[in-house]
Amino acid sequence: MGATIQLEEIKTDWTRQEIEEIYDRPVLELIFQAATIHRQYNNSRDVQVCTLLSVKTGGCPEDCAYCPQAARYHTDVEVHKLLDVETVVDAAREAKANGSTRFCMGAAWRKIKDNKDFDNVLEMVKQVSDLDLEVCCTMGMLTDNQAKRLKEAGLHAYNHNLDTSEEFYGDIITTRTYDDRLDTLENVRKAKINVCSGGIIGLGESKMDRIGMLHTLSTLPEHPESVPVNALVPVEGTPLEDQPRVSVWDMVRMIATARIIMPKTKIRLSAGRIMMNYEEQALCFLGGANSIFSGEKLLTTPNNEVVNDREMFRILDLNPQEG
Ligand code: SAM
Ligand code: DTB
Ligand code: SF4
Repeated sequence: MGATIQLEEIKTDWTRQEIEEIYDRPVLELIFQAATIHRQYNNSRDVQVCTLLSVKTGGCPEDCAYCPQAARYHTDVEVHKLLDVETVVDAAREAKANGSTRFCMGAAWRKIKDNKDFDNVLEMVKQVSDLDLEVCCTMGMLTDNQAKRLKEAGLHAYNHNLDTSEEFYGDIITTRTYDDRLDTLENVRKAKINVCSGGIIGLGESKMDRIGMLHTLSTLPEHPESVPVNALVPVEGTPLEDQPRVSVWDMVRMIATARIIMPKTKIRLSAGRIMMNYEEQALCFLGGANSIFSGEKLLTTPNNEVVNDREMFRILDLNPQEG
């Protein structure tokens, strides 16, 4: 009889202590364990390539201390009202031609409102999903009815980040609460839309804040299907403009810990990749990251060159993952 690997059940009752113990392991042991678990649950050579498009840029009423799109900070971001449907669908077609299997549309809104803009967003979702792309939106808070309408239009996933721990949240954002965030995630889940929720490191948080965020994510009734791990991209004009660069080792620890506690989730090496060379990114893939954002821009900040990403995939023998 051939040996079968016994997969452990997906666990949603992690304690903070258990997560801290994992996060604190000697870094090479941590990477090795995450790499092992990754191989039990996923094809470790598959990396999903996603494209982001800011469909409505800047002028946001919220005060997220990291964000170049908050109206109250003076940044170089060019404010733009909602793009028209055709422009967005053309961009999605191009993203697909360049190898992306997921297209994420971002809007600098506090919440979705039931107006003409939302009707247009529903049409964008419908037409982009007709291209056979996974469609994701990140547009702030939403109600259960809005989630239902997005689902009917073909939305695959909704991104809504917790960003950090509940305890540190108020130091970063004062215009909404952690519970508001969790309510939206629940509305997304109820509508049977996949949940994408992660956070940012490098905001000035402590190690326990990072663990607290991973704890909240991994003890939701169901793990998010997708967890983006962002390193702060400090933007001039925001309160966090002078934050020091996040250590790659911290990024790897976050990714590897997320991989171990949420083994089936897509862990996305997201913002901050522009500051990393191939070797550093390779450590993140080894530690279980299995998705990147591709394209010259994230939402408003620069991202890695597409030709470099292609070269990196070739060198590391990674396969852009089919839809
Ligand atoms: N307004 C919506 C919201 O806040 O949910 C959607 C767009 S918002 C720009 C999406 C996410 O981008 C934020 O939750 C945050 O995690 C991330 N983000 C924004 N600015 C960033 C920065 N400077 N560095 C890293 N991540 C950033
Ligand atoms: C996420 O967690 N990271 C992506 C996506 N979700 C929207 C983008 C982060 C945006 C970084 C700052 C910018 O480009 O404006
Ligand atoms: Fe607005 Fe989202 Fe930026 Fe916060 S992160 S200021 S909600 S666009």
